[in-house]
Amino acid sequence: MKELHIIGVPSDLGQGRRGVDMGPSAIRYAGLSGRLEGLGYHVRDLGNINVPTPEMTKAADHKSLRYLPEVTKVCTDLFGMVNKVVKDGHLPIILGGDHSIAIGSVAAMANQDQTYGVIWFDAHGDMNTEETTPTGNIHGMPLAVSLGYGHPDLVNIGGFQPKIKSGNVVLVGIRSIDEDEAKLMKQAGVKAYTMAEIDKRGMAAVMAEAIQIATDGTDGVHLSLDLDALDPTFAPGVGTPVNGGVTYREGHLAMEMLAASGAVVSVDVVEVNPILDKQNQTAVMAVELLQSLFGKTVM
Ligand code: EXY
Ligand code: MN
Ligand code: MN
Ligand code: MN
Repeated sequence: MKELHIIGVPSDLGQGRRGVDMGPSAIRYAGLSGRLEGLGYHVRDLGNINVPTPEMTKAADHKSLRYLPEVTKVCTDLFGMVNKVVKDGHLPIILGGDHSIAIGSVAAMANQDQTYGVIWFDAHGDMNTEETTPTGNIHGMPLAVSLGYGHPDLVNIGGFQPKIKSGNVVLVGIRSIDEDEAKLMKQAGVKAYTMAEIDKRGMAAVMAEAIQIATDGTDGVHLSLDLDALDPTFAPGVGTPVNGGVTYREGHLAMEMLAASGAVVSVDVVEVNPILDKQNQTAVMAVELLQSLFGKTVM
């Protein structure tokens, strides 16, 4: 059993709603470490990455890449920290903070001798660029950046690009894609399972394929878990909720299948916003999903 190392990234710089910077605290408050130790793991909480406080004016510099310098700094620091955890043979659990932080964590996983696939659990494609973004929010761009599409400051974090190849990248839970973003997803050749496909075929069939794609010819899987993949009934505390999402049990089945695959080597847990939440319900959902991911079973 690998040691689980927790890294908090209290960043709200990739989007415009205050509160997601408190996501790491909310998830810790929901008892993450104790729940994972209860499964027999040795857990170390490494604390938080320092997130710069930008002058509000700076956001104006890059209307289509808000807070670019600060997001670049956070992701560069996260790259270094995750890289060390993995090189030391541990399993990093990265707590957001908005999804822009995955630029740093995916970069670190790509910086290993092994090759990893990516399962991107999300309502959104996160494949906008500065040319296509409708908001300028970098949390709508991390998957594009990881595939090598986007501003050089972000794409070149870690000193190399692209980080991942589209053949081992799968999105699950998709139900909100921008027009130009869809064009890039098609061009890049990433496989996206929409909620319609999950409705028709069931989560079991979709996840079996997703795991197959992400592990085909790779040494494991980086899971990027955006809590807004869940239906807002089960995860109301997120900054960009989209109705018609993954149910409580579908979410757990997906995690249980990943646990059974033994393929997950690192995980992001992002977009938990306690300000928008109801009695920390979304942070509790995140902790419960991680318990299923790390092998909690009822039998
Ligand atoms: N596609 C929209 C944008 O690019 O601004 C919304 C993105 C939401 C991203 C969240 C983290 O998944
Ligand atoms: Mn160690
Ligand atoms: Mn996302
Ligand atoms: Mn999302």
